[in-house]
Amino acid sequence: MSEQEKRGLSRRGFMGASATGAAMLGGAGGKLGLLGGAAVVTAASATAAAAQAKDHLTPAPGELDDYYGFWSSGQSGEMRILGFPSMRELMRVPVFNRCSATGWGQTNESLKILTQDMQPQTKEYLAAQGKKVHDNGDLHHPHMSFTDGTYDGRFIFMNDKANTRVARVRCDVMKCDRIIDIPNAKAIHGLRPQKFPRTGYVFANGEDEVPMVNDGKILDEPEKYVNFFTAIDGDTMEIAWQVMVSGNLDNTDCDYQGKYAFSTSYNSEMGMTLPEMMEAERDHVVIFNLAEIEKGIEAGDYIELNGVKVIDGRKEKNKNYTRYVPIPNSPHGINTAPDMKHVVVNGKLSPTCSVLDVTKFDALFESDVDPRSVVVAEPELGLGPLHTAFDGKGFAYTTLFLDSQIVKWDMAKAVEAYAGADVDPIISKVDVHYQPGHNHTTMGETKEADGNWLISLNKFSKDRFINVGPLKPENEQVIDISTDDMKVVHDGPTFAEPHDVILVRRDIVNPVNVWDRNDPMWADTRAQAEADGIDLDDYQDSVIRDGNKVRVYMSSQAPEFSLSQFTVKQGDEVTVIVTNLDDIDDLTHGFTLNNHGVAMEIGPQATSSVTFIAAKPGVYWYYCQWFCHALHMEMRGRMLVEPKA
Ligand code: RUQ
Ligand code: CUA
Repeated sequence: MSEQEKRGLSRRGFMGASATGAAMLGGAGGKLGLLGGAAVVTAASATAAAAQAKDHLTPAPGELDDYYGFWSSGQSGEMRILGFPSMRELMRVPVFNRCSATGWGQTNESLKILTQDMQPQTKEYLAAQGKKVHDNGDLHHPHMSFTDGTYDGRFIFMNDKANTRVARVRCDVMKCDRIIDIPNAKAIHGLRPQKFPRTGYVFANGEDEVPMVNDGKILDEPEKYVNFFTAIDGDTMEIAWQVMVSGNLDNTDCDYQGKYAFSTSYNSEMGMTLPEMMEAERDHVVIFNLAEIEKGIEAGDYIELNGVKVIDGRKEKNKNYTRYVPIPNSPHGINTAPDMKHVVVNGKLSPTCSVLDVTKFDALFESDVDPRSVVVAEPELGLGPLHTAFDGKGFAYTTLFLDSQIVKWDMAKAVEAYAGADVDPIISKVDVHYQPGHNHTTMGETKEADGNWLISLNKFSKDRFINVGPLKPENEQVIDISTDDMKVVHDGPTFAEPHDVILVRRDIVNPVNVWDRNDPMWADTRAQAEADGIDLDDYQDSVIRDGNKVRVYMSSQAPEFSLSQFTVKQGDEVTVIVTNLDDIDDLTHGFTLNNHGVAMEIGPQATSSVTFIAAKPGVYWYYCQWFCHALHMEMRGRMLVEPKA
């Protein structure tokens, strides 16, 4: 029998032998069977709930939502802004993707953000593909910066699992201003900002382990594989330090005291195949002691890897940087409760959630106590617990992926039950459609959790919407949690694949309406304009030749570009710089050049620029692609490309 066959057999044996194994099969191969059942049971209750939806959700025309929802978009690579609870999509903010409307990934300003913090290896790799930037990203977890345990409206940080990056969006203009490429780690997954005293650090998990020296010579020597936990300075977006750990890292969170961060590991075995990854009955949570790590860095107890200070926090090193708490097989989400004390670790393959008490962490680092001593509850909630949200009233809401439900449970009762009391922590369960991943409550990951609403981000919509072909939308359901029975009041279809969302009270977020002319976004362009003797703040209509480089400066004021024509030569490298001198709210112009693949957004008082090669002689029209005026169609001009002499 081949090695592969042996593994196949032992895998089947393992699956059949345990309940969680069977559940796992339901999640992979047997999904549709489970889904079919759920549909019949819940159709009636869903119709009743839909009837209530209107009074709950739809603000009267002209009325505003109470919350901002900042949505990830998974493999679409952008961040989305929705009004909540209406679920009206308000904006898409390009981050790791290429955006046809705004020119993100094409304008010089966005290319700078996409490339300035790129690792040299990434640049080399992309150059070999004839590219400057990646066109894709997998954005899972958007989280806002904190001050003193609650959102402060400065930034939203987010990960890219696909290309191992972390990005930041400025909340004043709702544009991405930094993207950093994380060395050493592979596939940044879990990400959370420090809650106290402020952000501070942004913690980012590397999900995929690789050989320490990853030079293409090592594949099957698991002992040489490592994984990295990264702390980024949220103000400078520089990497503060990394910790090398045993096992992989999935999701992460931190305490409200500013002392610890913690991550789940679903592969403590460092297995490379499914059976290997599921071998041990327990995986772990790694707890990171921030003060000890900072001391270690200070004392020089690190190695430098690709320019980053790396602390060795692997299990067998037994240093005071980390502790490993055994948790039932394959934990996934990890969520700190607004009581500022409890942390819920979601079991995934285990039907349990493990509740850790952060006030017991100090003892864990001070003496040789059993790491499991920090576990104060482990309620059995249902099949496939993935993520937990909180209402600030002592209740937790956990998504059950395999049961297609959300379970509401009482944390205090779970603690009592674990200590031996005969109490049932489960309050109620509600069916969702179908198979929820993340959920989130209004302000739920802050100390100001208000318990008004819950949203369930379901991976499948199945038959909830009219059919759009083999690829179906996902389904996000809004749940009223003002009463114990949890009413589903809204279905919201969505495209690939919002994993996570945060729901932020609207008074916390205060974006501007018009850009500041001195915004750093176009600082390089401004410097170039000054060198060219051009005042970017005034009317401009200049064409500047600099060898075979041509810089075309024009301003826009509805419904005209200052230049209705300009001339370049075949083969010139042309940079078009457009400044929008309109300073009225909501008056965005665009610049699209026919048949050149060129388009960009220019917001009120903004400057944007784009560079391309004028490769083909002829007349080419450019036009404003943002409907700005009754004469918007007339807002156009011509570029003449003269043939090479
Ligand atoms: S984590 S559900 Cu990135 Cu759960 Cu997606
Ligand atoms: Cu300017 Cu349309």
